[in-house]
Amino acid sequence: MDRTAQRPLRNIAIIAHVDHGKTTLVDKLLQQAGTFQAHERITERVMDSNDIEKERGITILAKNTAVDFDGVHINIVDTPGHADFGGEVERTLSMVDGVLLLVDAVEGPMPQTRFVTRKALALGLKPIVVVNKVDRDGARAQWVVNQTFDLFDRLGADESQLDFPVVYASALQGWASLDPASAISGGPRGTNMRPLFETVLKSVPLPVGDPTLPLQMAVAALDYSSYVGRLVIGRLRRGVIRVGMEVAVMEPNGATAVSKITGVYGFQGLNRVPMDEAYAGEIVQVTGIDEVSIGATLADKEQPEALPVHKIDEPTLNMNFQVNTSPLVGREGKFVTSRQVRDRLYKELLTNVALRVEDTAETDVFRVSGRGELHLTILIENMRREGFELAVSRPQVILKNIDGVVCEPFEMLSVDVEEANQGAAIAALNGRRGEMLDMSQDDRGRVRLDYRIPARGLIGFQTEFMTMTRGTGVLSHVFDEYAPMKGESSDRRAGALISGDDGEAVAYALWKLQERGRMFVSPGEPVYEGMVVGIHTRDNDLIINPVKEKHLTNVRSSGKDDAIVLTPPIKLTLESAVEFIADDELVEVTPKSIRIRKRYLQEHERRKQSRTSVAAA
Ligand SMILES: Nc1nc2c(ncn2[C@@H]2O[C@H](COP(=O)(O)OP(=O)(O)OP(=O)(O)O)[C@@H](O)[C@H]2O)c(=O)[nH]1
Ligand SMILES: [Mg+2]
Repeated sequence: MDRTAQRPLRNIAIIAHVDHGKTTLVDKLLQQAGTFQAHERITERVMDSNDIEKERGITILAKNTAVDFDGVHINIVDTPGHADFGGEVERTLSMVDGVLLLVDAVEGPMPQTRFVTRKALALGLKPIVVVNKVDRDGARAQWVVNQTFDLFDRLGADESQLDFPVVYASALQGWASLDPASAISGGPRGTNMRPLFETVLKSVPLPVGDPTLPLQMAVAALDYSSYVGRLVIGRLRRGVIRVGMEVAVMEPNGATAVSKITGVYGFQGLNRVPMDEAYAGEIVQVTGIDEVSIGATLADKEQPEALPVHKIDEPTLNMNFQVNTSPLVGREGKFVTSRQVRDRLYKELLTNVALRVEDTAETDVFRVSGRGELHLTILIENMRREGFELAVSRPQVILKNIDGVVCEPFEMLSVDVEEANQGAAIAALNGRRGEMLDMSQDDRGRVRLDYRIPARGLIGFQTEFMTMTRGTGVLSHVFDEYAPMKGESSDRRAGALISGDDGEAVAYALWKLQERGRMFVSPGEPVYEGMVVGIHTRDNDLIINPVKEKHLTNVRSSGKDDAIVLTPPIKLTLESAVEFIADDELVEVTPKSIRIRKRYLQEHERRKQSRTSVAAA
């Protein structure tokens, strides 16, 4: 008998393009299902619980929660919308039986909408389309529904998938409605989330799975709690899992071990609810298994059978992570050795499903591959917060040889700019070998351009685009496919201003050098020979001396001197530095500092190196 779960249950994921309102919607579902106690203070976007998520206002890791509505337990997984964390969405979808596909009522389907929809449809899921943010000025719900229908159709949706339910919502205001009129300004707005809950109960199938068969649970996520230790999260495909039971832990690489389950917990709001046992269909977290990777199967000890490993898209970009060899090494970080960096990177593989790490011929250099610049820089950011120092190289796309043809990753790109910036954006994207697919104008002076473009052409584009549009442009892209390589793209940048000396930057020297370009350093900051301290106004590199004191006078080096008015330096962030560097440069990352340096610190080494590479070419 294929019994369904032991209690009324639904498992859903919330998927969408970045910022279309997933986490905000979860807030309201939690609040309205009465998950919070009266005394609990609820923060905005409560599921974005880690520091970097809070600081940036984006979701990075998929996270589970659950609510009870009309006697039905609904497990909900909030997923990230940024394309670089698409691996998180992929691993999440294998856990659920239904998805809420949110689409912004103004923007409509965006590149990542396409990606998550494609993944959901391929798994046979039938999305519920939630047109969110209908409270926004310029909301055009009907257009959004039509666009979404076309998207489903192009992605090969079957009849039943094309017949998707539509819910109109304002996650921000906390209501949903089935009435299209509610999405029109001045129309009858909804009052709460009940229509959305009811649609979930009606349209999402009950989880199936036979609790009488031998246990199978795929590990879909790992978490850690200082109270109970390592938590293994997944959905039970078959069987029962109980406290005290011994299970086979079957790794994707074939290794198998036996562990004893010490705790079984269900999700309830932001809490863990202890259970004695859980049945097929449930999403649970268990303790007692310390060493395990995502994709492993927890199986019956006597009849261990592994679940197929859900294959996810390969990385498209890599960077070298290497030991920090700058003269300033070890001043700020606790972990600086090759072994420490290596161990940390390999540990990351347990949970970061879309990441790859390889050793290289050099013992101090590791090649780390991911799904985009942000995927890799968030890892670096986490490492520096943990006390690591390291140096990283310019990102490079991963090429593939397909049937004897060298192929490179292509991305689907949408940019949304003010009309005035349209020309500049088009020129830049042409230079980067983009191919325009579509262009549309709205009645508020903005233009949307859709491109297919080599991922290579997008490296370093974010900063250029932000400058070009003075921060008013919106840009998003997502991996599309590997295809034969295109020609060179133009991404020449200005030359570097390189320090020729070790010491502290001096106000007077910086002041004298101002006409040469923009600085990255302020007076008093340590600099070293070979460090890139600024951007040259021309395209060649130039060695300068930012530590030279002025002779004969009593100028203080504080920058407060009347005669010395310094232009404020450009503040380097990890992302801007990674985008900026050239192939012969590295970003030095420590818990407190981001610096750019030449790979070879001394000029004679750099000369020797460029001679060898010219000779080799
Ligand atoms: N006007 C309006 N704004 C909304 C609505 N829902 C969300 N927002 C806003 O949209 C922004 C993004 O919301 P999030 O909930 O973080 O979006 P998200 O989809 O979780 O974003 P990622 O997880 O990073 O992909 C926030 O500023 C929200 O306040 C809505 O219904 N109406
Ligand atoms: Mg979110």
